[in-house]
Amino acid sequence: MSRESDQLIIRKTEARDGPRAWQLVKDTGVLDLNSAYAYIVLCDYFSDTCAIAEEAGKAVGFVSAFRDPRDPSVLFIWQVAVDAARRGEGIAYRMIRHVLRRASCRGVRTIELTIAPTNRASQGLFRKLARALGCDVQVGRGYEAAMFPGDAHEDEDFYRIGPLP
Ligand code: 9YT
Repeated sequence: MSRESDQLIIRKTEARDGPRAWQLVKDTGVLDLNSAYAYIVLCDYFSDTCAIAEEAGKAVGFVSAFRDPRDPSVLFIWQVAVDAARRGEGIAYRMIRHVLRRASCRGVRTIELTIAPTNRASQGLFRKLARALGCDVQVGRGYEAAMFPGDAHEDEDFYRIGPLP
């Protein structure tokens, strides 16, 4: 847990954070909203690699991530959501750095994620992170729009950031 001067607390998630994570993702209006159950399971079983930011008991940010079971040197960052009123304060960046500093991320050498081409905020965030870590960013084709049911989903570009120091 890290307590910042403005009383923003960033910590590992717990199962009870699931519904608040669900609400934060829903409120972004741009991320893919999964079931409340999915967030409860993520916050519980993947707490070592997920983070929640809260202030005065209110959740203002959520990051979900997990180590790739096929290659644990890879941390896949699934979703990053920050309360609209709190954007631009670096909360997303701080949550990710918090996750990376944990003992549970020892041995992580590469970060992978996908971002929709229109999600400029997330692209900026990960480019800033790569610069701060002194890492390269490779961008390639991720999950194509055609993979998603219906025609309501954009392509997801694939980002690889590494090697981490
Ligand atoms: C890093 C991030 O937030 N990616 C989003 C992936 C996907 N569009 C989703 O789950 O919302």
